[in-house]
Amino acid sequence: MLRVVFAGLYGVGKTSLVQRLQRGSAPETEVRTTVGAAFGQVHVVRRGEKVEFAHPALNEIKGSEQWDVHIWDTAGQERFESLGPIYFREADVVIVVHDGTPRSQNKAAQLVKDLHQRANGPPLIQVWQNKADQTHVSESVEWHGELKTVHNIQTARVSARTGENVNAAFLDVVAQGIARRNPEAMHESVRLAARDAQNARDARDARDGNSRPKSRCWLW
Ligand SMILES: Nc1nc2c(ncn2[C@@H]2O[C@H](COP(=O)(O)OP(=O)(O)OP(=O)(O)O)[C@@H](O)[C@H]2O)c(=O)[nH]1
Ligand SMILES: [Mg+2]
Repeated sequence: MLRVVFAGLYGVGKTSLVQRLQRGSAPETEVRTTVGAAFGQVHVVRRGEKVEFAHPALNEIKGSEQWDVHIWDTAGQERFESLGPIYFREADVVIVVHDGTPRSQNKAAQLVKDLHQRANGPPLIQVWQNKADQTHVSESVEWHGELKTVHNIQTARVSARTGENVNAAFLDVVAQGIARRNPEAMHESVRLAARDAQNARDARDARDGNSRPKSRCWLW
């Protein structure tokens, strides 16, 4: 199980993003401001370095591994600010969201700073600018660049409304979160995936009567 927390100023679209991840579509009705925090869950399958949303057929592929991703969608309103640390404490990944406005970027910057001071070490942090559908030129190019070069924090521009980049950015950070949690298992699953691929090649060669020397390659 991997714990992912969404944080950021109220109104930047955290709940909309979580709903988009869970349902694959934009919320049908206007979302309400979150009170406290809301819990959601998605399932992903990891095979080698690759992480995808779980699909029954994928679970049957040897060498793949299913992960439950617990998502905490926290409230951005100031009156809930004191609750943040409770959710951050156990988080593997924190996705800090802003929507390009200076106020939301200031809040995001403060969160990044606070997360770096977490008692048990910083979680994996990603900064997303949401509402990419509304802004033609990103207001946060410069800041995002700085996050990357100075703090090694990855960033993304997403839109809960159109879905742009949401799944890709999420799966990317989840893959990193899983790898960070369990680097050995990562190695093991790469090895298993390579072995499966080799077995498939051997089976195909045997079936086709192909007698060429077998290549034993651990990477495919
Ligand atoms: N144009 C546009 N509007 C969005 C997008 N995502 C969310 N919104 C709108 O932004 C408003 C706030 O969205 P929420 O998802 O409630 O924001 P939140 O961050 O969860 O807010 P709190 O729960 O109060 O912290 C809503 O009116 C959404 O419809 C987006 O990608 N594009
Ligand atoms: Mg919300």
